[in-house]
Amino acid sequence: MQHLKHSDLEIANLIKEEFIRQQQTINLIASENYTSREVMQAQGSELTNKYAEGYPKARYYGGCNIIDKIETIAINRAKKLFSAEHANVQPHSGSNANLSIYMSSVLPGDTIMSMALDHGGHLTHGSKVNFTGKLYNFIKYGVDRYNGLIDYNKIETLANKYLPKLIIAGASAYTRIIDFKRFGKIAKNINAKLMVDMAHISGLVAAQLHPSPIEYSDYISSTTHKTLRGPRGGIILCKKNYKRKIDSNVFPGIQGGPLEHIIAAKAIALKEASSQNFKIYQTQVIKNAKTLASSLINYEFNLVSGGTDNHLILIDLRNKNISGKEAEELLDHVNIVVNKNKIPYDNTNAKVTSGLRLGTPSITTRGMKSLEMKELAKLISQAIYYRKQNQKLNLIKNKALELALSFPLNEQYQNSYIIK
Ligand code: DSN
Repeated sequence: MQHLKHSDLEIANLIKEEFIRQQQTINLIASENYTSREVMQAQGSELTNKYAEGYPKARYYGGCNIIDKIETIAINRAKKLFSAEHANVQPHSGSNANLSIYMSSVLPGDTIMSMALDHGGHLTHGSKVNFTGKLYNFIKYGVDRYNGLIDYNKIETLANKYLPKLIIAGASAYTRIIDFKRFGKIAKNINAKLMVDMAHISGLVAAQLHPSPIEYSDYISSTTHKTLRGPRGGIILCKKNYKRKIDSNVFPGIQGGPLEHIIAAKAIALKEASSQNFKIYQTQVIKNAKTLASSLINYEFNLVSGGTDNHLILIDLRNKNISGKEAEELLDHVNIVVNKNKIPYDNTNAKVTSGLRLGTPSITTRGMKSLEMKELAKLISQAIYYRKQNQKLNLIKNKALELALSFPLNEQYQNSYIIK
């Protein structure tokens, strides 16, 4: 990234430091990615100066003629990429996208069914510490204790018993293909609406490497910055008949002025995601995750569900006698960035956890392939094994640094996965 002259050196230097941190570390956080230069440039453009409350051709401010064209392009690209009848590209985040869907489909106090957070769900799917858990009555489903897979029969039984008005499919730590068709059937049987939060897998869906939920769901939410590799933000896709409700619940329901610089960046990312290069990229994301998973298994790591079908891996650390918190800090120390994560039926709390969540979107954008996945599994295993030996840890840190620097971020802007 080019670093411009700043008068605010305090912040400018911190931005530079963050760039260096990203350059020197191996990022295995499953929900992060590196955007293209074009996506970043749109976010730092003059579009940030404009108020545009409302929607194209129906704004509350003058001077929106160009903004209208940009937002219309973003909407059309989202519709085309995901074969959706309607798209709203204004949600500032996945959380806002989800709230807008709840406000469009249920009333406070109504029953919603979703995946439990410690089984792979998400805060905004009804966690007690989140507004969703306070506003709605959530019934939770989870994964099987022994195979780590979503138990669809149990979901059906729960749905028939509690008759939720809305069922949510989608997760932030689930490693297998989600059967949206089955979810659609369960919802239809009880006259419930189906919402799919595909934030983690939207890039895989765009590349047609994970079945699309579009045919079976009433509403879809996604962030745009995970596997989709766009700017930080959210989108909603829905059937035409929900358009009015969804649009009015995003604005003026929960948001004010849309972030048009981010919407322009979303449009660019959506175009990138429709390319053949993006499909090649996502194919490698999954291949890398599978290679990393099997290599970790070779080092006697236990993986929830035994492996992966997508971009992420959930390690059950209990046989390694280390908590998620300790492992996260240890790996951070050797330039490998991960996040601690609860595993299904975890006895520890969210600040400690018994697991680690790893993902391959970022390292694949940097150009890493099978060889590097095997090396990474070795480094992770060695770091945990030698966690009390500083000299060994220094050697591991140097190897991780060397690996990171041999796949520099600058080149990522020119590599074959990014459209020019
Ligand atoms: N915090 C995101 C993740 O890491 O999965 C979800 O919002």
